Amino acid sequence: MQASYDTQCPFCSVQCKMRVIEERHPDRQRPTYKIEGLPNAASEGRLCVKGINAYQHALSRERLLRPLLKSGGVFREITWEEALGVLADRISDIQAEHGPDAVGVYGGGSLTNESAYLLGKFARVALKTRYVDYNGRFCMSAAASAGVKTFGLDRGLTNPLSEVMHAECIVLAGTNIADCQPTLMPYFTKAKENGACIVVIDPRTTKTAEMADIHLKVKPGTDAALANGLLKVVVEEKLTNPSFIASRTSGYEDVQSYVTSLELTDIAALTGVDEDDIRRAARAFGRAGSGMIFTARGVEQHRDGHMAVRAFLNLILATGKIGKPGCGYGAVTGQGNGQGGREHGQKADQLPGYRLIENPEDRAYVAGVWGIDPADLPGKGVSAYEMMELVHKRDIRALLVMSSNPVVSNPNAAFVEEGLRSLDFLAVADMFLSETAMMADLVLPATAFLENEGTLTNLEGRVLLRGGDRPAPGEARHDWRLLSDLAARLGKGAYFPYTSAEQIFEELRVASKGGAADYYGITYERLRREGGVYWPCPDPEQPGTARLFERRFAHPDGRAAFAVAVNNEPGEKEDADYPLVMTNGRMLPHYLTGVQTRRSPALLARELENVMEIHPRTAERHRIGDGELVRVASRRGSMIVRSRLTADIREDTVFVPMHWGGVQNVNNATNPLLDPFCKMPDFKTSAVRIRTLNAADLAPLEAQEG
Ligand SMILES: Nc1nc2c(c(=O)[nH]1)N[C@H]1C(S)=C(S)[C@@H](COP(=O)(O)OP(=O)(O)OC[C@H]3O[C@@H](n4cnc5c(=O)[nH]c(N)nc54)[C@H](O)[C@@H]3O)O[C@H]1N2
Ligand SMILES: Nc1nc2c(c(=O)[nH]1)N[C@H]1C(S)=C(S)[C@@H](COP(=O)(O)OP(=O)(O)OC[C@H]3O[C@@H](n4cnc5c(=O)[nH]c(N)nc54)[C@H](O)[C@@H]3O)O[C@H]1N2
Ligand code: SF4
Ligand SMILES: [Mo]
Repeated sequence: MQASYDTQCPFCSVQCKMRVIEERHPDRQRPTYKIEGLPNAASEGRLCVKGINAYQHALSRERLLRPLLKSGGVFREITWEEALGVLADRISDIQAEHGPDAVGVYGGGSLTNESAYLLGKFARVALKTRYVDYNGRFCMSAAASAGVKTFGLDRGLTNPLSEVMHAECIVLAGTNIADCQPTLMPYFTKAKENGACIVVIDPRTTKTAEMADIHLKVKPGTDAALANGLLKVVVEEKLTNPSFIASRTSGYEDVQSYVTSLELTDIAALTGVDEDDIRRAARAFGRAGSGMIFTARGVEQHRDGHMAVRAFLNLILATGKIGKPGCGYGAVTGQGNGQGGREHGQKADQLPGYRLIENPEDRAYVAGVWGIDPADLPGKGVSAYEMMELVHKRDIRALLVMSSNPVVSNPNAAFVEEGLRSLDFLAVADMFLSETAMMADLVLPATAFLENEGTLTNLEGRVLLRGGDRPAPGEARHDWRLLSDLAARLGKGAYFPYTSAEQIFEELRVASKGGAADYYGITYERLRREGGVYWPCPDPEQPGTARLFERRFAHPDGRAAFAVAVNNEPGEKEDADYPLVMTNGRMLPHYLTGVQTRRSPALLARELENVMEIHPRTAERHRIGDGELVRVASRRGSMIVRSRLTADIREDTVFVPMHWGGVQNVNNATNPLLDPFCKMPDFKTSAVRIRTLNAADLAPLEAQEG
């Protein structure tokens, strides 16, 4: 017996389409599975190792099947009736005693557009709390806010992926596409075959950097200075585009005088990149007839992530490389719905369609769609990590976490854990008992990609409809349905009457209409027929907008805005006590905090435990061999990882992936210093010291395991 399900990979922002074919055999206990990539415009039918094995976690025996309530420290299964009753009662009690803002909601970029939209509506309409935010703060906030300030609009890629191969020069800054969006690699290799010059900016020689013609092995946390150095050379060698600058931008003079006042030798010393290499890269980009710049978390997860991105955008504007074929900017979006998840209102300051909650017209419009009085909409709340600070202060007393594992993914994890423990009530909707779910009072079983139909918006701004026909296991329930059911228990059922994801999308279309991220012209029927539609798409008769900014930018004056990005030191510098810089990021087989990929045997087998990449000469200085257990400590905390010696990394830097919790969690040590513009934490520069573990260190761990 065979069943086949057309769906999309649950992991990264490419959103590769796939078919999962399930075959039941009369003579075998368990079905077998075959995975096929399905043709689509982004991945062109390709899948990476994570996509191919994604069915494994979705079908894992560890899936949560029924709600779990903790009493006396032990979970027991309860019915949904009971679970919704407990949750509604606790919310009502806590709000009656401490006010509506005592309850917070924390979402994620894996949620479908429908669920993300509903989470925002649920917070504002059912709970009337100002405290809603999501994990995208740690992901897209620096690039998104830089796009808004520079162009007047934030959409991951300003032009379609298909144009990448026609770019003559491509700068990949702090983005490791080979491991993080593997199915996009052919676009870049084709560009290279077509003669493009590829510049990679990364402290490590990643698989992405292996393809580079010029690799700038930057010291973590100094990208703004490096981008300024590139622009300085472009300006001084007259490689700018004066007519573009004059007709389409504002603010160039200040930037020009700032970068010309800088000395390239100072920049080389700060960034650890050779002056000649800076010159070569600047000339390659400046002289190319077309070119694109991509940034990702390597540039963005710093205390100056917003300004570091703007420094790269200055380079695009000064050379006029945007709004035409093979030219543009790409903020390489991370999560499956990292793009749509930031458009429809799960951010503290935002309403659907990129409307703003503090703008009276925007409030009036969305309140009209929701059938409420604008005066009843709360004001803006605070960012994700700041919510954790309020939890710590006990201003927020109860929290509903949906599709995130904050105790592992927030910086300064011990502080966050302490806060979550002090909550009066923690509810977590997840497919698994994640590290955060383990701490909860109530756990609600969610559905997985195979079971959950809905739309997601990929890194290009292309809206896609994901199929989800496989029946959910046990009593797992869609996130949107949980929110609707809970709203009904809170007496707000009239505002949440949905029986399908499509009904929610129909409302989202109207709520986003006229906003910057306008989905009004997109319908499920169209998505089925066309495979995907780019936003903005204000009209069902319009094709959607593939290339942005061809004639004007989205600011009222139609111009893009330059901004001076000063040369910054890293957020935390090495010293005698903490002599190395630790940065962090991803490995190919695992996804984020690893809750899903560690439950996929084929993926777990590829990387079983957390590691620290270290240069052999640095390891020798610290008397550390290959494959040893090492404690990596910052001023905030420490983790235990296995050393991996590699000459691919800078000598002053170590790299630790983010896919493990508990004693292996890199975020025990990271820095919660926030970027003032976007509240992105300074994840990627912590001063650390390292030492091998001794018997005394290991004893308590062994006792724990025993
Ligand atoms: N396999 C896999 N793929 C993923 C994910 C995953 O967890 N696993 N997560 C998805 C998500 S949500 C996201 S946000 C994206 C992230 O995608 P990326 O941002 O590409 O991933 P990272 O590994 O965090 O960082 C990219 C690179 O930045 C480098 N780097 C570190 N510090 C600096 C610095 O100061 N400056 C510069 N220029 N580079 C630096 C690192 O060495 C690393 O190679 O990936 C998505 N895809
Ligand atoms: N040190 C360091 N820390 C980082 C980063 C870094 O580079 N370095 N990167 C940051 C970035 S870019 C990101 S995006 C964050 C991500 O960090 P998290 O938000 O913690 O992301 P996940 O690990 O994907 O957690 C998602 C959880 O939701 C569950 N889940 C998945 N799909 C669904 C669904 O549809 N519904 C429900 N209810 N649950 C679901 C999963 O099982 C999992 O437990 O981490 C950030 N933290
Ligand atoms: S992880 Fe990303 S690149 Fe790999 S199959 Fe999934 S969506 Fe595609
Ligand atoms: Mo992310």
